[in-house]
Amino acid sequence: VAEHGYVDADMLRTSFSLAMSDMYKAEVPLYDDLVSIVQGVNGSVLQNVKDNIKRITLERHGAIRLGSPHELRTVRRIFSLLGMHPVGYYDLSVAGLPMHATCFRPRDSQSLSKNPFRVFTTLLRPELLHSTESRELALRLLGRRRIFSHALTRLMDTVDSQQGRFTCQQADTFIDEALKSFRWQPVAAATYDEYNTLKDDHPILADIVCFQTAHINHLTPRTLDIGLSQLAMQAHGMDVKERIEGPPKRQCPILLRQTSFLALRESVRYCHSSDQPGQFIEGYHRARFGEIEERGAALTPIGRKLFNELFEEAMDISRTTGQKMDDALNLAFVRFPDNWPELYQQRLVYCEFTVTDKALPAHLVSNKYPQEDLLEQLVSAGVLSRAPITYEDFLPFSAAGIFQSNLDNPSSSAMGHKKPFPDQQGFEESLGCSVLDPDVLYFTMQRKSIQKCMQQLGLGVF
Ligand code: OOG
Ligand code: NI
Repeated sequence: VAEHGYVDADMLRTSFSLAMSDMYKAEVPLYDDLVSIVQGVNGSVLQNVKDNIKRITLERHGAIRLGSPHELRTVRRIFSLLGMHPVGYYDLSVAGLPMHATCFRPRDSQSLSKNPFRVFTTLLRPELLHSTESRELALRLLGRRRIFSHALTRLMDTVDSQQGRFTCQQADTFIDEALKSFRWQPVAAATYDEYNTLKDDHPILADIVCFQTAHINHLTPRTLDIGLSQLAMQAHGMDVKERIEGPPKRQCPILLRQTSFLALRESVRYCHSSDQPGQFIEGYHRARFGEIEERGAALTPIGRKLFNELFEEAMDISRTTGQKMDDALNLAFVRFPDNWPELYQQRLVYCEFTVTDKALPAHLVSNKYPQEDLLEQLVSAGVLSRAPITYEDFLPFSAAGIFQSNLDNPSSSAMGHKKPFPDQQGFEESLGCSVLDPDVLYFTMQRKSIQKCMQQLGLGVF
């Protein structure tokens, strides 16, 4: 487990995600059913033997919603110790939500193959709130709460002084203390009136601001067949969302398809008023839900551009003809190639190469081919095999769809007339560093796999 007495970040991430999964199972029993359903389906999807089933069985993404730059920066410290780094910027204001986000996740193939645990992390943008009363109330409540224990921050300081490495005992304490920040706390950090003021403005605002922790909102297992899993969820009597978000069903899956069951009603005790701390009102809160996802190939900028065009075309078709979005998507996506050779040749998806056990034909040994041609020749000769790189990130459109489908009052907008706009720089200032560009990460994975193959084949440096 530990090298030179220290715990490796990939191991720690796995222990943390398993501990989080156990905690969430106890909090949301339906989650346990969901995981069993997905694992049943994955076990039966036998044609996918090439997938790394160990990785897929462990694979989860979580979602948390934070209120302040300080909370975001502390979460960044926690995740960095687990080998998870901020990747990508997501503007949710386009969907009427006063929030923006990043995804904390491992960044290279090796760590991803061990455990790709990722957490979609949103931050409130108080400046986008339409109501001055809500904004001031939110900032007051956020300024007062402490979602991280002293033991946790002390331990992180110690670990920093050990170059970010943990002893086994420190690792156990870290997991316990860090989990406390994400546990569901049934006693609110706001009065019932305060909660209702914010909730009337927008339910998400109350969810972000009124609790003592950054409770994990959902923990999503990865399915190899989302259609089958959705049927199984319905058969199990779960209140499943009608549509699957994302691209339509295809032979060659791309990006991400997701669906969820509707949010639970959870009991909460609210303080009666700030000057009578001992008195409570029993109420409830509805925010947490179950979600599943099917992941496909990561798209290159060319592929993403085509995807966005077709997605918009589908929305236009659906708007103008009144057709169902799923039918409109099927119509529009006829123009997105659906076989791997074409997807590779048109550079629509990223891929990783590996050397097979087939011998290198003599005519390919000389260096007379330009780089790209040589790769194609090596693949045709069966010397290299090529597989799509899995998409490790999120889709803001789907996120917005999932957010909206889980709100009590989806039509309200806390932003009023405020115009949506992205503010990556503001987000990075809150975070205390810049976010990584997902395209650079995928491109690097592809390039490294090529370099490794060329080295193995003795074909020089690419
Ligand atoms: C996050 C929504 C985004 C996803 O899978 O797209 C997300 C949230 O509800 O806080 O998790
Ligand atoms: Ni999610």
